[in-house]
Amino acid sequence: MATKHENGTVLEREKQQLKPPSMYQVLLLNDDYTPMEFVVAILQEYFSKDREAATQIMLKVHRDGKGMCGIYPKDIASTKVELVLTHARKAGHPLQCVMEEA
Ligand code: TYC
Repeated sequence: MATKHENGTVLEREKQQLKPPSMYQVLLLNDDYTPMEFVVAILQEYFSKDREAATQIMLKVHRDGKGMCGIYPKDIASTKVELVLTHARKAGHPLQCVMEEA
């Protein structure tokens, strides 16, 4: 938007203020059938966790019912959810992965 000053000069306003993108948590949900080892491998492959961190997150999900894998911009979170679900279904496991605004 432009602002006209008294002396006739027109200043362009610097830029529209940009909001930072909304961030989304990606969560794994517990179930009774997906093998622990499969969940650990998912956390390593799709969320760049080392084996130790992946095991801790998997055990938290197993104990508490859900656990956080990471926080990402919307499109990246959504892609990770789709990749995890596709991988789990191909392997025949009912693992659930969801995203929610952080
Ligand atoms: N509860 C599963 C079992 O005992 C392990 C598991 C952990 C499954 C985390 C899903 O997101 C999950 N085999």
